[in-house]
Amino acid sequence: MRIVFRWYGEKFDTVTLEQIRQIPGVEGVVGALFDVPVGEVWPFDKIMQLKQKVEQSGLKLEVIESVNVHEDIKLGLSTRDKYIENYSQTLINLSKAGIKVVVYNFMPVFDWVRTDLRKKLPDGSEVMEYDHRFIEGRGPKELVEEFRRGSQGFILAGWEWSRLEKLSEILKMYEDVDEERLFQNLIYFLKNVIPICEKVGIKLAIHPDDPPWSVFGLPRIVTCKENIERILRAVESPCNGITFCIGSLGVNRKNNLPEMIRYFGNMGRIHFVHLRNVKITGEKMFYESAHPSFCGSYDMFEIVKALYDVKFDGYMRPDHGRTIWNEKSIPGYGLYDRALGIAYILGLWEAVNKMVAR
Ligand code: DNO
Repeated sequence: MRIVFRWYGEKFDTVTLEQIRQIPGVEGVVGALFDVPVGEVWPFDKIMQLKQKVEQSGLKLEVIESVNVHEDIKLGLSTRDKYIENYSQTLINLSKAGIKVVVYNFMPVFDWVRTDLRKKLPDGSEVMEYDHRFIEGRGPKELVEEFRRGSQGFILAGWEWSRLEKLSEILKMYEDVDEERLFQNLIYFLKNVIPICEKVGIKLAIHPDDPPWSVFGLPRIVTCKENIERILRAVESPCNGITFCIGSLGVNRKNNLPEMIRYFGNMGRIHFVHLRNVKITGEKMFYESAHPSFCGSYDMFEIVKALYDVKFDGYMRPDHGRTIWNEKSIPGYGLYDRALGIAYILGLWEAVNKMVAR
């Protein structure tokens, strides 16, 4: 397992590369070009600037999260081919810069969804929460407002305000896109880009839908074992893989995380892992807790053990952390709690490793 840490770049992140480098076990960062609009080609020189910056601090840049997919591709519009061409060129440029894994998602309109970005727990820490009653009781516009307010001016991955200004228009376009149509549009995209990935040596890793159910009636398809398997089987290639995000998949209790890790891990299709714990507080209700098992609803030992058993040697990053110790940071992406998460995961890994060797 190779540990990496998400970094939003000098312009947007409050955490520095020097700080990241001092977390035990971290060998690199996961980055992106946040100022290239979705759908445009990522210029090679800009990628190289980011890479060189990261390397100067002694860290590596081998994983990109994310190259977002233009809405026209998800909608299956006739303009999609132009955007697929741009996407392919971005992949070629990334490969020239030595990038090995590229994350993307296929969620219509919204990326990850929470209904409170700064919920205060009794101990004073702030966490991100999801409560489906908000979705049922309010509209998409209110959700965007909630994100804007909760962001406190920080960047939020996948939440591009300029794109979301045309919210009603985009939502209208999805009216006749159901799950099957969305799935077919994903396969069309994969059939075009996977051959490029094979040629240039990049592994694509689709991120599950977060949360793994429909919001505001929009279709969501990367939600469970059966659907993921269907996506992987539709384009059989080692380059067509997944980001196994336990925080996303596990909030549906029907998803057996250790079993899914064993299944997709043995297929060699898990290219990236996101580890975080969540506390499930009711039906379609949860908040993102600290990483240790006793803080949330997951058995983190069993999850790490499954990764160990499938000899997972891909990339892993701690996922959203709480905001603690008065840190001012991007919601979910402060330094302290994610660093605590890494120390904990390393402890679990060492324990499993030594017990197996006994
Ligand atoms: C939020 C992240 C997501 C994730 C994308 C992957 O913090 O988990 O934005 O990176 O959905 O494409």
